[in-house]
Amino acid sequence: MSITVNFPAEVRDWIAANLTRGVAPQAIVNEMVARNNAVELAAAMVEAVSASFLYGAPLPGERLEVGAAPLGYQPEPLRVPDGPLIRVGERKVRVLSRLQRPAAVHLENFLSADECEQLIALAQPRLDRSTVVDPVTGRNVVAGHRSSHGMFFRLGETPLIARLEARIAGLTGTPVENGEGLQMLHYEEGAESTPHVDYLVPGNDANRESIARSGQRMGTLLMYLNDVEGGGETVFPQIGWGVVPQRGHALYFEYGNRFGLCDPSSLHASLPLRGGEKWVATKWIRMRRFVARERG
Ligand code: PD2
Ligand code: ZN
Repeated sequence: MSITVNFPAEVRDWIAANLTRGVAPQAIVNEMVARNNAVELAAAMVEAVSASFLYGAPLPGERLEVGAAPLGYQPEPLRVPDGPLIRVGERKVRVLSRLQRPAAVHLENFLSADECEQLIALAQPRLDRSTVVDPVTGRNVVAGHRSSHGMFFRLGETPLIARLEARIAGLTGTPVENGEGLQMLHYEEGAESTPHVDYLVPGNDANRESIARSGQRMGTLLMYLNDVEGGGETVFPQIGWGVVPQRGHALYFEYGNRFGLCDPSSLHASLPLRGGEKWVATKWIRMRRFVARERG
């Protein structure tokens, strides 16, 4: 049996701020109990906000159902066509493997060697230290967890970018305009990206506003632009799987379902590079047309 209680926005936001700062859920419950809240109520409130963070779902509203069935991610089949060969425009792309959870497909010749080289040449002079959104302030900061350099292309910035974006749209069955600008990443020896999910967690204003403008991220396409000497695998620690970067290969994984929840098993990382360099192009795909934040 469940009961519905009032969940004041300021209590919810206080819990969210503590979770974002890395305070353990149990410590937040203890603090609420110390402030004369019933333990069941405190636990339900902390659980509801934690679930939003885990599944990238909107924060709970002013009414909370205590005792309701817990949220869970229901996997949906990948939107990519079946079969060993996928035809996208003029290109026949070979499928190396498919995974159920997270829903993923590993592709062989998504890009030609020439396309890989052109992307690298275009990006090289524009590289900057990679940034991420600080979970507390919502600002772009140079992140310790992503020790690569990067840059973004604008949508359709060059004929090559436009052609690749059309190919990505064909593969994923999503409109070109749902894609964020293509991100280029360059890792040098020792560089890595520590475990993270690509969907936006609603813990700061920047993420909440971004989700309101464009919907949640639902999928990521990683395109590997060179062969690496060692390390640099894209790994999924929840399921113990890793993809070795090879020139022209791509990895597409989806994590957003139609209920607006995201799949925590899509947690992934790039292992430290052991020598040489690694080039990757990333396309993040939204539920709706991507509208960038206005600069100001
Ligand atoms: O370069 C990678 O393998 C990698 C790993 C995790 C890239 C990203 N995440 C990303 O661009 O989101
Ligand atoms: Zn990522």
